[in-house]
Amino acid sequence: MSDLRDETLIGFEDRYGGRADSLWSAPGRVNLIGEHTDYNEGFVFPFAIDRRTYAALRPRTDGVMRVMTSFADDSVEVSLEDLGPDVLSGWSAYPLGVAWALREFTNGRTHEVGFDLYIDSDVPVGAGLSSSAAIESAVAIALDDLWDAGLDRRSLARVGQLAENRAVGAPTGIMDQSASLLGQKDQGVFLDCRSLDAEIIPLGFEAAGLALMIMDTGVSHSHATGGYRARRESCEAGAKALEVVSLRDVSVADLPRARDLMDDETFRRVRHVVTENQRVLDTVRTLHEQGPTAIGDLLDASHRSMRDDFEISVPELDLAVEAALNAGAIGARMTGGGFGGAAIALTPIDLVSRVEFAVDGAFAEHGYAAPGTFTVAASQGAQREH
Ligand code: GAF
Repeated sequence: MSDLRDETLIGFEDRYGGRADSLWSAPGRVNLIGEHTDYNEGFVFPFAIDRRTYAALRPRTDGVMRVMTSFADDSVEVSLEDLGPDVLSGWSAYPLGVAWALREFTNGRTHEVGFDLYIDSDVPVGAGLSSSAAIESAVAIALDDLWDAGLDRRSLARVGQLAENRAVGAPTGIMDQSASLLGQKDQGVFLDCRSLDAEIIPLGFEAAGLALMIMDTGVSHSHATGGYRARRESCEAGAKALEVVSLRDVSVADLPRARDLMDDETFRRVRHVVTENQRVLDTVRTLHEQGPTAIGDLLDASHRSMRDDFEISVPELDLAVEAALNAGAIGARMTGGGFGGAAIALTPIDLVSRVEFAVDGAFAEHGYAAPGTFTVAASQGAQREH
């Protein structure tokens, strides 16, 4: 048993007294490529990482849901009767939002019972590695079992998204929950966000002598407010101007025509999404035909598009990307929603220390706080542990 599994079970006993009935886990995710394409019904290519959230659970007979976690001191209690997206706030909106969303999704056709829930996690918070989807996905599979909901993984991803949209208030897409629920060891999840068809594709990093580095800038971000929402609105405005349902329906060949139909800023937002969709398709094809050493340029182009057209990067992310590339990474880009969080660098294994040293040095030179640098491996999606 890994330490964190044990710690979660012990944490449950400490908080509630007595043992948990079951233990569930779900990973955070890294997005290899395909940013801000999910809510435009486009393509994404993330993978589940070897950092997980654990959820220990025991049913209650009094209709009360009680949640506690290792990362906050408070205990939050809500009765099944009072459960609604607007009564939830703070960290507990993630697990309890899932309870509400599961009920919504199944029209209450579940055998709802209360529970005690304890959560522990080693997914870094605020790093753009989707610690929130890890909580949602672990709780979604736990409650699906406890309440006999019988939902498949794609539906559970939508439950997690609904919780995030309504209970947390972040207008996010379906990518993160899908990666956390559908991920498999050493594989990427190539997801069509319109049909929700997912193809599981071998990444082959290790066999090619590559490691996927995370460079966490420590710049915090929130998708419930500000820039993320504004970008989503720009995409909707662009789709409206082009008279399409979503930007998924726009191809690179349509871009010259699009330029005349909207203001420059909206056009650049549209251009990012349209070219990023194409880059996801190109990455999947290149991976298949030539292997991972050939995808570096696509990762770099993705970063430039987010920096210049979508304008969701920050100087720390740009610096991490530039320093990693100069030190020998074969491709690098910011990952996740942007405005902070982490960048990734696909790096020859024997150059990992050099890249880390270079990024640390560049941050020190600019007077930025030291970044958190580590490697991740593609890992198994949400599962029952015990
Ligand atoms: C965040 C969101 F949660 C995702 O849905 C996705 O839009 C991503 O930002 C950007 O690609 O992680």
